[in-house]
Amino acid sequence: MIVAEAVGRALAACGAGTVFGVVGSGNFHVTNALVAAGARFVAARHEGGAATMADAYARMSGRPGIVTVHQGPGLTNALTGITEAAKSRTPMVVLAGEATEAQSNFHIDQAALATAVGAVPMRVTSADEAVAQAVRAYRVAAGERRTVLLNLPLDVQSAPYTGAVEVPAASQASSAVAEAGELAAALEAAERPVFIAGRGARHARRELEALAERTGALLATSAVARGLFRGSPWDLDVSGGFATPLAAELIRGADLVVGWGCALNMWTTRHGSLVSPGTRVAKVDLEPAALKTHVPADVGVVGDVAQVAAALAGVVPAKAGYRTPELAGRIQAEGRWRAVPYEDDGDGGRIDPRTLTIGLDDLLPAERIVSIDSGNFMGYPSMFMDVPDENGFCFTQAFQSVGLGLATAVGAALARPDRLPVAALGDGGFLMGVAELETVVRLGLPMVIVVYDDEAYGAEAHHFGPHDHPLGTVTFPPADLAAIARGHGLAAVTVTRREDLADVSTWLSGPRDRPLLIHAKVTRDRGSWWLEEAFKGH
Ligand SMILES: Cc1ncc(C[n+]2csc(CCOP(=O)(O)OP(=O)(O)O)c2C)c(N)n1
Ligand SMILES: [Mg+2]
Repeated sequence: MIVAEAVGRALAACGAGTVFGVVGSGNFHVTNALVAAGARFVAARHEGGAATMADAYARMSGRPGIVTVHQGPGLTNALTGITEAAKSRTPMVVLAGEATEAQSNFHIDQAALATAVGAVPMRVTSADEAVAQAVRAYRVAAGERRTVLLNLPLDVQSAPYTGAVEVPAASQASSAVAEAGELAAALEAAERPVFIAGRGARHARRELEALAERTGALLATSAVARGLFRGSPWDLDVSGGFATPLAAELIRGADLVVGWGCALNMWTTRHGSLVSPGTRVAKVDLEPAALKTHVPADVGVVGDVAQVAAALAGVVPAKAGYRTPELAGRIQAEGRWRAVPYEDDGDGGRIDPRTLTIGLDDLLPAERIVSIDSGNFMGYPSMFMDVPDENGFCFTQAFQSVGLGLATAVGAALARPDRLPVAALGDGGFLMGVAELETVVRLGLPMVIVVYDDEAYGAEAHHFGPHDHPLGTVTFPPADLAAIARGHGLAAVTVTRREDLADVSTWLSGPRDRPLLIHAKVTRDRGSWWLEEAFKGH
């Protein structure tokens, strides 16, 4: 055995089960060792795709994401996806070959690269320490929710490994019960509490619902945690730019907003405007630093959301709080975007993206997992397409990169094979990530890919258009995206009117043995309203 194989075996023994990557000489042996030890290897067509697939897989499965890449360009290609994962605190291990000879074409300072994007650089330095170092990388990723780059120097990889591959049992992290007396008092005093759950609360629905029930709180989430409270009559859906008018009104009406594993950033609070003057703000977060960033907390608790919520439910007195029969009725009647009237601006040649999305929401099975790319279009699927729960929505937007949506959908699909995967993309993001179209077909994923095609980098066109700037750099001639999809072996339909969605029904009632691309030519006269809001932050 060589060191590379020992590392692969050790990681498999830690629990690495699904591995994404592009294989070259520098990660060939470690990847094969993972496969030999029982892991599933998913070949991406671009390392950027591999990193994002692993990130999405980790988010939707709750298991660490594993990526393997070649040294140098294999790693630089993966960097945008690694950055997204690092910013999102996705538990992920990136295994990269490393050319330590300065003369090598592949040589770069890989550790510095990881540090630059917020990932944790580690390295396997010798045969003696290889297994312990691999295990440590996995445990830092899983236990501390970090994205770890484990560099595998080529000379160390090929050294003989004679020891056993024994993985010591992980020590149980001791969980101190947080001091939450001040928050208990704030909840007791609140007449109209609203809970906003973020990424750090995605595991804590039960505890938060119980505490909200006791304190009379209404429930909302950040975009990343969308779906967490689905089914609750007090669910306001997303807080922030995607919030319904009713959700925005009720959050503004709160006298206490509690961010649970949620930093209350500019997106979640519309630049702070959803938190009214005089409203108390509390936050519960594992990271002390999060308590003071963005909208700062008046009351901060450092701790795990589920544990803090469970402890509080035992001590706060029961009250009706914000929950009245009248509000329950309003939430039921007005609590979803679909209930908000709008004027359809379709003209036969182009479909209104709201009409498109509502039509798809009606047609697609409820058991779905929706992944979203970045751009002007992104609010339509995030607002008008419902999801079954927090593992039905995958939002890789911490780095605000265009082009991650398709790979996100692949990773999400593999995490939840029981759900219909839906990728919602702009034309720009689709063409940027198009390398993974072949992966979707090769893996046999029954995916629905919706492309909101405005023949433009719409976000930019709507940003600069109103100021009379020339837009030639951000607009494009029509491209036959359906033909591109068919060329890859997908089924494809072009939609310019609501009636064209009948072709989607036909696909849904068929064998679904090929993925479907919906090339929707969408209206483009106006930018979306949440984008206007977002531009205030640029
Ligand atoms: C990697 C990357 N490049 C550029 C940008 C700047 N940018 C933000 S939105 C956008 C346009 C995306 O176009 P498209 O996918 O067609 O969506 P649309 O805005 O048209 O709905 C661009 C270029 C970015 N966020 N990320
Ligand atoms: Mg576009």
